[in-house]
Amino acid sequence: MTYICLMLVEKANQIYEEAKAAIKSAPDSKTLYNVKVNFLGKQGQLSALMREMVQLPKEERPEFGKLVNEKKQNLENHYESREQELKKLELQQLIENEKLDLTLPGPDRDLGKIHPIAKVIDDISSILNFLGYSVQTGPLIEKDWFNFEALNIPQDHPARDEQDTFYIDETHVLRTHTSPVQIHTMLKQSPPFRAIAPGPVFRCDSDVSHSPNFHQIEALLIDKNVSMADLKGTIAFFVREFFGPEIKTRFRPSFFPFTEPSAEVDCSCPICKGKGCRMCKNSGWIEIGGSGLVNPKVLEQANIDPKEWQGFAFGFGIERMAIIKYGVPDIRLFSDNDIRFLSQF
Ligand code: 2NM
Repeated sequence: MTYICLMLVEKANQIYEEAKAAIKSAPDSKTLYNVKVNFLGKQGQLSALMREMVQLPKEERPEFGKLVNEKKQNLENHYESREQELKKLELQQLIENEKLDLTLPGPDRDLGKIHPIAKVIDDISSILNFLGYSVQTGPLIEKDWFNFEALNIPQDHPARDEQDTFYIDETHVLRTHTSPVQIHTMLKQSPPFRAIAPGPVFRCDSDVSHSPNFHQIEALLIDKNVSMADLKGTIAFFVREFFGPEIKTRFRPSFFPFTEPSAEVDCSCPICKGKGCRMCKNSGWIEIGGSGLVNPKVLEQANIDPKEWQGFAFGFGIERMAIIKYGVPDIRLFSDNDIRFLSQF
């Protein structure tokens, strides 16, 4: 064997051992592929060695070519088995890393809550639904006939004053109470019936206890032989249901254009149970709304014959009910939308 042939065989062995070690220790398929390119590729070390064969005498070339091809085949076998090994390993790792634990709790969510005003409307509505009252709604912008005239509030009545009423134009206002809904109801339904009208109302007025928009709920019952006793029994039942069984009701004579007779409604203070506190200004009693027997003039305006039918009506301010029930110090808290306040209800 020529010296140059011995040198090339020595080099072939060296490359072979180096490649075998690199294949064996490749930590992942990407590194393994690079090893393959480096040793077995067209530009790789074994191909370069093959090209060096031109230096050999012709008779030594077949033997040397055979030797290099055998080593190449051998390395390819090593490569394939290492490739299988790594693929298996990498799949296992992938499965391990992407494993989902379906028993883990889901991400925390901030749950919304019912606004205290909506809650009080819901609570009052469900008590009165139980007594047979259906919920009615109406437009927030009313013809002034529905807001005033039909309710026996004459042109020169102080409630009509520009200071209290938001005028849209000459004949339309933002409703100042929910009573116009009751006029719509009387014109739509035929007696006997019971209806409640909850919703927003608007007055040009703003301080600690007054907001330019607030909420009311009114109840109206039209039937035969309706008396103040029916009104009082209904309100007393309602107050016990809403504030608690120990809370008492009392009536004080009053005046409203749309009812005759009229009465202001007080209840014993739910905060101090009648002993006297800041909420009830030490009187033990607290005003919650107005009431009365529907004025025959109002029934006539709504095409109901007052000789055949009578009715009673009462109304509460929702914010006021919430303030009394929950001891809220400032009406503006209901519309500030501070989550620390709202989440307490
Ligand atoms: C109140 C107090 C007293 C009332 C009267 C009517 C109607 F339309 F029937 F005449 N609806 N609501 C009424 C009566 C409302 O709220 C303080």
